[in-house]
Amino acid sequence: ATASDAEASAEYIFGKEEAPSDYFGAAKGMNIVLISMESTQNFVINQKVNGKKITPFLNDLIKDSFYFNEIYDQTAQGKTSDSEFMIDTGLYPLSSGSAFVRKPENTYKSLPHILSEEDHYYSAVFHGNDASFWNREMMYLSLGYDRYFSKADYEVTDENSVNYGIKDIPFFQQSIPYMENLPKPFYARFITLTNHFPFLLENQDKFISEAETSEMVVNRYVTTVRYQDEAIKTFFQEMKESGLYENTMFVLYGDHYGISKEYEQGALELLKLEDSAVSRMKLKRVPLIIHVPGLGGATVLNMGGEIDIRATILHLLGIHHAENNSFGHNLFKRDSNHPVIFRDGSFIAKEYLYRGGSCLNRDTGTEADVSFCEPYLETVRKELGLSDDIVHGDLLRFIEEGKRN
Ligand code: GP9
Ligand code: MN
Repeated sequence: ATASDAEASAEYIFGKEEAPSDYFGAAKGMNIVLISMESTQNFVINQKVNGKKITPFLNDLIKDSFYFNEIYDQTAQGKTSDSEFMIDTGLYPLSSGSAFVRKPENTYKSLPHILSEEDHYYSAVFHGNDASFWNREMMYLSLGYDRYFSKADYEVTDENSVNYGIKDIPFFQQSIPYMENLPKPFYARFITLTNHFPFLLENQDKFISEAETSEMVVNRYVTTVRYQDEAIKTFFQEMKESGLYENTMFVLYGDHYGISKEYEQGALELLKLEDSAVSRMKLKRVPLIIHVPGLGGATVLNMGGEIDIRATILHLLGIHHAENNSFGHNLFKRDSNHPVIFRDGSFIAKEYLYRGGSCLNRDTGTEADVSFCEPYLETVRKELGLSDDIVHGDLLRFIEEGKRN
């Protein structure tokens, strides 16, 4: 990979026109709080189990938020770290391993860099597990974070932890004083942990009873999602009490699936869906909720993926993303003819979905001739190839260093 490869990539990803919308700049200058909702799939939203809501708080929140209900999980082996990678860099994850682990020394043009240049934002991450998990300690330096709060910054005891570490309610509670002291405006990401496989929870933390499908994993999952919902509710209350709420834009997203393929049958049972390629593709959706106090809300039906979150945030902040090196599109205007690309080369677009070598009608699942999928597959190969060139060749160093010289 060379400087001219860098120019070719740059032309493709810089060349996009910024689609105008009414929301451009609607959150200009606000603090930004991202909540990475561990293993949260979109099917839990507005879904009941035994007559009880799984996400009562989120269900209310989406009424005055932008709720994007067709956003797909595009992560690969890097799981949570892949979602962070896409949101901060607008690049695709690697096909094997995690870019956080394999490519921490690259030059990136990340969200913290852009926000600091454009509007002097301070950037921080809050995470209750070890600092070194997913090599975050190293990678966050490359991504331009000013501060990383991790396990050592929290009071973690046997009583306040479960499974992967400190439970989400004490995690948010203990984070608030740190957040209050951050320089403003800030960009802060909170990585929740409780809703992580195998979805363990003590009885005292169960706000609903388990589901009754044939898969125990799914049955437990609804209880940990419900706990997470309660934690986010307490977090919003604390934000209001601290006076930070009014001037903050909140971006909540599911980082990736929680129910892996082998347990999906249980999710299909819960949702009373037939087992088909179309249903399985639906399970790949993760919720994306953007709450800007005072702005009202709407359900946005445009399809997209996690890679589009960054462009959408920049749009709301009034920052022109076309100049900012990304494969993402502003979700308020995203063209559904542009495929949502998965790391294994499959995709979903307006009329077709492609998986396991088959081209299918995206709504009915009937098989279509592969020639219908071919134009999209060309885009798929192009984007994944360019993104890989950038990450493997560390190509952004040419562009960023060129600017500095
Ligand atoms: C731990 C959390 C979990 O830090 O990010 O990682 P995952 O297994 O979901 O990638
Ligand atoms: Mn995760």
